[in-house]
Amino acid sequence: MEPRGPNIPALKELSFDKNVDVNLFETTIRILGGLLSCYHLTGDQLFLDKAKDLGSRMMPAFKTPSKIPFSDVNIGKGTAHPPRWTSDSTVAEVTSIQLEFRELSHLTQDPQYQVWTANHHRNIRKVLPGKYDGLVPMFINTNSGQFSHKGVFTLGARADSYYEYLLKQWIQGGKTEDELLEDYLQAVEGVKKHLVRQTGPGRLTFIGELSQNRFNPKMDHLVCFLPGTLALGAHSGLPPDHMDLAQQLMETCHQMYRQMETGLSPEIAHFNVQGSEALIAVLQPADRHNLLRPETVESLFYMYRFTKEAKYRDWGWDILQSFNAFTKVPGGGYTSISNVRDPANPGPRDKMESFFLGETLKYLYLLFSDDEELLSLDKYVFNTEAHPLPIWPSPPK
Ligand code: DMJ
Repeated sequence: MEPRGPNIPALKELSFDKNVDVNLFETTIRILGGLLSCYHLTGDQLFLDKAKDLGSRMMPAFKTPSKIPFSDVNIGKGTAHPPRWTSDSTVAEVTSIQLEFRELSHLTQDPQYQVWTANHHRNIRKVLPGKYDGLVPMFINTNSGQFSHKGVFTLGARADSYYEYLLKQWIQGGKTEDELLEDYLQAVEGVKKHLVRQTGPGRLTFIGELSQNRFNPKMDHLVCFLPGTLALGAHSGLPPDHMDLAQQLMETCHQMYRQMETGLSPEIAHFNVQGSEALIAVLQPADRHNLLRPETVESLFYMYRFTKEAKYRDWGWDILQSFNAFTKVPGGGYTSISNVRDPANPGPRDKMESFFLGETLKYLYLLFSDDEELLSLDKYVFNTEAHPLPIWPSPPK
């Protein structure tokens, strides 16, 4: 693509010099990741300059006693703080910003952005109390650097992308950082040992949660990133049984859509482990919404790229049809809905999350594209907001 030069008016006007608190994780994966991706796809220096400006403004978040970053940072004032109600940060948030900051250092040759990431990872590694066969709790304290709320393990909200970024950093770095690989492999074994179960009647494989050693057959839609991540690992030379699990989980995520009256997955599914009724047994009213999330179509994209099995495209097509039928807004755009079980009244919420455009539609587009080289998975690694970043060349041996 031809570099366009710094003549895009909106970007000239884009200023981060604002007295505003932003969430470190969301701003990193959505905005910093997006700017870095735009820089690579266009070659336009302006995007890198903006990325550098934003990255520098977020650095105060890392000035904590433990170096575990605060969740919120004021990008105008240069101050940072945890959420009002706690001094904890969310594990997924503090461990899913490395792809972006490492890339920023790589591009600018300024180590300050990534210096903390290696230490940070080492800190997370050595926080053994609370880690369980590679699985991590959902919270970490910014003062002590220790996990808090121990004994609760999920691959869903607040932990999901910790696992995703172990693998993706290893891939980004040219598969040279053994600690990352070890932690990822250990985590997959922990998942298999403690969280994988099957439903009674249909033998669907799903990932549940563990709370103080009690298993809960509950799976967030967020967990549907896992088939894609496992498949990416298998494609990158990791054990083939990762792909077997990916295929089984992909079927389950598909069923989470197919078994609902609207053809759209609920935010949270509860699985029937023993009975002979429906596979997805109970849907609590509070779990029945759909936020137009990307994880299932993201995994379908990976599965199709690696296997070329037409069924993955068909499943993605069905999901798109359901989005069109139940979430499309006549005046333009799409909306989250409140009840995936009621096609007559799905309860439009008049709200479209930015990840619908950034991720869901992008992954659907890539799923249906026949161009293998379009953002090749051997050249790019996607951050957790679907922004592609280049895989670095391996250093000579
Ligand atoms: C996105 O912001 C990212 O994919 C994140 O990792 C999880 N939540 C949303 C999409 O569901």
